Amino acid sequence: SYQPDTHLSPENIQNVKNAILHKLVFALGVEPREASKRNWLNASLRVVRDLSTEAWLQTRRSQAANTSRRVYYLSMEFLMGRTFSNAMISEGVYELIRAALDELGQNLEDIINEEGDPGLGNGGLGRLAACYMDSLAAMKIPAIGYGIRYEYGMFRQEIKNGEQVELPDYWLDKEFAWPYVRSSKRFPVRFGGRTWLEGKKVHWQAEEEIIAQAHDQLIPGFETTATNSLRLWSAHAGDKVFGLADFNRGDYFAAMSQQNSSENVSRVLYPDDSTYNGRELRLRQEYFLCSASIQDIIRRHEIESGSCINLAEKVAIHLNDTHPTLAIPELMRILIDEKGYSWEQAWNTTRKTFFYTNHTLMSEALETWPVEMVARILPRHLQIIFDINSHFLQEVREKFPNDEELIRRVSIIDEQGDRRIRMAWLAVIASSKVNGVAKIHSDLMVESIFADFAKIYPNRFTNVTNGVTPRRWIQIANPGLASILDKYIGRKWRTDLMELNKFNEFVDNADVQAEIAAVKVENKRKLAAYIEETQGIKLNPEAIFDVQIKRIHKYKRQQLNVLHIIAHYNRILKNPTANWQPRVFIFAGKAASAYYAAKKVIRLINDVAKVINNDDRINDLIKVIFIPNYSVSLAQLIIPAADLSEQISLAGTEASGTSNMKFALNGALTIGTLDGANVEILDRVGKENIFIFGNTVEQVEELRHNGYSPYRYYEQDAELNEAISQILNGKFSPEDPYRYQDLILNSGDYYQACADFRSYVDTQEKVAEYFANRKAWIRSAMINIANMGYFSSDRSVLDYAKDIWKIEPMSEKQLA
Ligand code: 26Q
Repeated sequence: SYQPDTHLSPENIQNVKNAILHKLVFALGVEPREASKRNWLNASLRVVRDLSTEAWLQTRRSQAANTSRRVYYLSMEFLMGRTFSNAMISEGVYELIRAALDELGQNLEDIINEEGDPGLGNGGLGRLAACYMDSLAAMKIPAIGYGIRYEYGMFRQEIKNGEQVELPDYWLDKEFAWPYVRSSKRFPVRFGGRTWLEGKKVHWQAEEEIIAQAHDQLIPGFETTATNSLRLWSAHAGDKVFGLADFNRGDYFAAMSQQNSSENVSRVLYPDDSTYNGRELRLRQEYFLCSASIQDIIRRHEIESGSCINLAEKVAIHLNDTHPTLAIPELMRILIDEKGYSWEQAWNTTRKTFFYTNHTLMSEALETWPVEMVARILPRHLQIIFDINSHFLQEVREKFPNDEELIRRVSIIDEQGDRRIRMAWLAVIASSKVNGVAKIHSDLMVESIFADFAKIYPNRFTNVTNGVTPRRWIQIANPGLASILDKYIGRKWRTDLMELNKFNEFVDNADVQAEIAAVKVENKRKLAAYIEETQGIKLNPEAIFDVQIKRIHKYKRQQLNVLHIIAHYNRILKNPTANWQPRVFIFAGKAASAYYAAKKVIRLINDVAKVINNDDRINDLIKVIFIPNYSVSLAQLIIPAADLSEQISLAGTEASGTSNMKFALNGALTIGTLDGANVEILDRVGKENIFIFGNTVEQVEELRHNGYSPYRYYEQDAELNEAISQILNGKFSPEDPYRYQDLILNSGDYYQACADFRSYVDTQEKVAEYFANRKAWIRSAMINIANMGYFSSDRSVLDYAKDIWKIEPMSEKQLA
């Protein structure tokens, strides 16, 4: 037995050493002298997991006894990042493990970097789910996350000849000692077949059945007993798919290959972010998650409450976007077909149980499924969706008589062309609350896509601004900053980020300014070392580190960033002896594998990098870096090293953004549009401490309304003209001069990069001037840090608990 970090006594360290050695030998079967770094990692992870497991069992006992309501967070994506550091800080044993490993001849940092980084998500939405899991536990809110344990996560990205190449990410090849496989938690999930009526009861004879197997990860709350779980499902063939007919014919191999196809359901994450991809396997994945999770939720509720009747009082089910919306008809189906509820009873329960978060307004990202496909794969669910729709339309007809246009617009079934189910409509109709993820996004949501529904259900729509966890995004990612904060404002910020306000007192203190500046440079050196090691490019740590890291998408406008880089390059060439501020432009991010234009932008960045980085005339004043295979762990390295955070989406397109919060929290200044959470960051840091540029949502709409054309800007702005001409004329792709013919102008510039170019470039010039005044810059960085408390995901989940789910956090006393 051992005590947390505060007790770094020799006995304590010795006990931890013994525990690690015991795991190494008896859990892994490895002798210390032959142990690899990965073995040391897994042995240490097991030791920390034991601590979390005790707390977990304790939490389960007290929740079963005390819980008023639990939230179930359903998400097709959880981008958890590495577990080891997080687990150690939660259990308060970071320094103890460091000391023990040290005595065992192992360096903690090396061991931490041995861990894989499961890419079970695309980007913002998946990482948000992970921050929320961390915060729910820290805030003692009873919660279980449900997702899919994809065998292959987000593809691994390599850059070959400047182009993105996708490689499979078989993350399970590296043993991962954190999860528990729960062999007893297995649920059948059925597909296809037919339905018929017997009296009043509907029967569904499915054609195929597969098994969902639970894998649990403990989610330790920071310095509390409260420990939640994340349950991920993997798909397996049950004996029922062993096609009896095949066996009888003795066709063993045909039967086995069918087994293989059942397991396809959890094979791979769809790598599309923000563009909807309506493939049948994706629909099966979504149903697989929903069916297994709803069965498990009902099973647990029946154990804890004896029956199903008070389900809505005890259960809140949260839908992370529409991806898990089939949970709605699945709950209806089980209540009606299996528990014998009437339609009204089932609907009342369902309506009180569900909550839905919208993450995008862009129409190409809204999920719709062909009625024909759902009929084939989920015939019973299709009937239930039709029934929900007809009850709903009845209600609308009563409220708004004689408005068939309205009926057509709000119907769950889009009748234009092939009939399609609008999943967002279903989610809105069946949920108690629907929220957007930043103020501006939630406002636009009720003015645009859900305007009709806001009229029908005025109280249903609300906002919860996203947040990020300060444990991972300050304490783990930026230990230098964490210790400065500890020194000046105490250590409470970890679970009450509004404490950062106290740092405002120090923004004019020259000593503290110097400490903050020193930590920033140290973080920049660390990133520079990584880049030198992986790409052989040396960076100047005194340069402005100007960073845009996120999925590559036209609406995020990486092209606009590139246009500025080229314009800046041209300026230096025209006036090489002026007093230029050295800059490093850093990019990272993946493009969906079928997204042609986004992949081309990656190539453009790399082509531009090649020309500029090798141009001796600019004397290292500019470097352009593309860091391949962006991930949570790379974000943890890059963000603390940034001076400037690029948040340059077209106003009205980025629902919130969350890296914008991470950057500002780590003392980067933002250059950004009035979009997503940038607007709220501006409110808090003040306009002197952020660089806002570009058109507003209203101006964007007006331009669209008047028939936007990029040519006007191209013709009138000499610098823009030069930059675009150079791209189009092959300056950056001399071996293939037409490579970028179809980019920018010829594609119509839907996201209005040309319209914002002038204001962006002028604002970038202000950035450079301001950076030259290093004291003022650091002071602004400190004001950013001090005023970012609001953007803690602890605040977000407490908002959800109070205003949406109606759940009281547990007390330490209840947990004891
Ligand atoms: C849908 C259907 C089929 C295949 C894939 C998808 C799919 C997958 C992922 C659609 C969208 C996503 C991801 C969306 C996403 O990450 N949205 C981001 O969510 C963040 C958290 O709220 C916001 O901060 C970002 O602004 C938003 O872009």
